[in-house]
This record gives sequence, structure tokens and C-alpha cells, in this order.
Amino acid sequence: MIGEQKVLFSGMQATGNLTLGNYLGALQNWVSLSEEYMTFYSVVDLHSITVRQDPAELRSRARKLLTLYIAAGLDPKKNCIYYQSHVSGHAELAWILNCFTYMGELNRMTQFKDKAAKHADNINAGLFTYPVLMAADILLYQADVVPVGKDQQQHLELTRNVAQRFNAIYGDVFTIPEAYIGKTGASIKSLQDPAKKMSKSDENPNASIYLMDDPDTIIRKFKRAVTDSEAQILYRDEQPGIKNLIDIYSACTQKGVEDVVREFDGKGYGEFKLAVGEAVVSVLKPLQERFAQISRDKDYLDGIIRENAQKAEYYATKTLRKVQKKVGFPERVH
Ligand code: ATP
Ligand code: LTN
Repeated sequence: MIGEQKVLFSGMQATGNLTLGNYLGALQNWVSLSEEYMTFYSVVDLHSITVRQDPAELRSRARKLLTLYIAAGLDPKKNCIYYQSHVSGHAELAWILNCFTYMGELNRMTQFKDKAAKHADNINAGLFTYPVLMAADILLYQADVVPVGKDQQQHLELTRNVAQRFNAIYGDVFTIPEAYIGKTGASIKSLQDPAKKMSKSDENPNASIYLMDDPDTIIRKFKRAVTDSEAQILYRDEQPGIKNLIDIYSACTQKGVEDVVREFDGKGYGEFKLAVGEAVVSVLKPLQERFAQISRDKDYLDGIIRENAQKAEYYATKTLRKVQKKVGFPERVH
């Protein structure tokens, strides 16, 4: 809580090009939650260097991601949109929390195991303590809720455990956060293999719709989407490809799944795929236009970046000073 308002924290990494899955599963929810909470939405660039990055590319992607937050509908005057690396408290609190997190706990993290297998030549300590930095992000702002995908639930559980452990020793320092798992668009699947989630790191570009894809590309990818030979548009697990297309159409048009099934009753897959493609284009086109417009206004964006970093820093420092005092660091002399 900050004052009377509940706090929400979430973040995304600027690695790869964002997909429709990221938008429908995360960004769109963020926008709908932004009225209800005091929100902090970070571009978590400290997390990004746990795998090797090209510096110029990371910088450019981070700025694009921050712009995209605004283009998606997050008003930067109301939502604190900022780069994690601009607020040094994240790294400072992460160090302290490292000393309250057990190796055994971190060893159990499935994301660490997956990433270590993927980057066997660079299993660095940052990759191992990644969840502790994530805990610091959340606890620094005394967040009550954290919208995350299923894959991040384990990290959130760790955050709660570390916060409770700290509170048990030093008193009520941290708010214990709850995960918020969105309802609509919770899991958008790959267009080429509906058993897998749509992911920005997928090697097959036809598997994902990227937020910056042009209309022709979007329509073409939907035409090629893998379905089945049942020749009926029903929402059921036996038809995962069609189910995914219904989910996408439903999330883009805000129509309920049952209404969608009724709308396409007796229609062919070709017609349905085209309709889904067009629904996606009508969501992404305005987003792309806003993105282009905001990107052109460098001064506006720089102003937002500066102001929001200061705002984040203010709240972060409050928690950090409290924590530093609790663990026994000498007070600052002014
Ligand atoms: P990577 O391929 O690099 O693992 P990703 O595309 O899976 O990336 P993340 O960076 O892990 O995406 O996630 C950013 C946010 O988007 C998270 O909140 C996550 O839950 C959400 N998200 C990612 N993919 C999907 C998807 N296919 N459906 C719904 N939400 C998704
Ligand atoms: N690990 C998350 C990104 C992330 C995050 C956070 C999400 C970093 N810090 C704090 C919620 C709260 C991911 O890869 N999706």
C-alpha cells in the first residue's frame, strides 16, 4: 500500500520482439488494471544481462519496449513507467535479499534449470540469483499484486517466502504480494504448434505474430496457422489450433468464446482464419500508429523517462532506507 492505494508492480524484459501473446497475456491486462492500482511498470534491463546482449541493441530495444507500454494505452502520467537500471535501489535491495535466500531455494527454480541448459557456456551467478532481483523489484515498491504469467508463479512464491522470512526477523517491513493471473488471453499458443505457447524466442517466425508485423504478414500467418481436419469450429481441447484461434479472436474483439463459436457456426476454416487475422490487424494497427507517433517525439519520451525514474526512485528509497536500518547499516549523516 502507498497511502490509501494498493500497489501493482510488473515488468518485462526487452529481449526479442514482443508477440501477440505478450500483448494479450500481459500488456492488455496491465492497461485494464491501471485504474484500480498505483502502478509501477518497469523495463527490467538488469535482468536482461543475465544472458549476453549486444549493448546497442539492448539500449534500443529497451526504449522501444518503454514506448510500447505507452502505445498500448498506459498513461505515463498515471502509471510509473521506467527503466529498472535507472533506480539503483533494485540492485541494492537484491544484494540484501541475496543474504536471506537459500541456495537450495534457487536450485529448485525451473526457469534457472531451463536457461542454464540453453546457455551452458554462460551459467553466471546473475542467472542463478535472477529471482532474487525480481523479489527486490516487487518488494521495493511494497506491491500488493503482481500480474505475471504461469511461468513466473514460482518466482513470486519465492518472493513471498523471502519477504515473510525477513518480516519474521525484523518486523513488518515488506508487504506480502499476491500473483495476479489474467483471465483473458492467459495463454496464446504458437500458430505452428498449438501445444507450445507463442513465444518471442521461437525460431519459426510463422509461429508468432509480432506486434510490429504489417497487415499482410499477419493475414498470411493466420492463413498458414496449423489447425485440424475436423472441419468444425468448436472450443475444445481436441482441436487446440482452432481453440487458440477462438481465444485470439475473443481477446481481440472482446466477444465471449460462446458468442464466437455461434458466430462461426457452419463456416469454413478459411473464412474463420481470415476473420481472426483481420481482428488482430484492427487491434495492432492503431497500436503501431501510436508507437510511431510517440517514437518521433524524443523530448516527450525523455521527459517521461526522467520524471518517472524520479518517482520510482522516491518510493524505492523509502523502502530501501527502512531495510538498511533494520539490518544494521549505519545511518547516513547529513
Ligand atoms: P521468451 O520467449 O524470451 O521466453 P516470452 O515471449 O515467453 O519470452 P516473457 O518475456 O517471458 O515472454 O513474458 C513477458 C510477459 O508476457 C509475461 O507476463 C508472460 O506471462 C506474458 N506472455 C508471454 N507469452 C505469452 C503467451 N503466449 N500467452 C500469454 N501471455 C504470454
Ligand atoms: N521475470 C519476468 C520479468 C520480471 C518481473 C519482475 C515480472 C522481472 N521482474 C517483477 C513481475 C514482477 C519475466 O521474465 N516475465
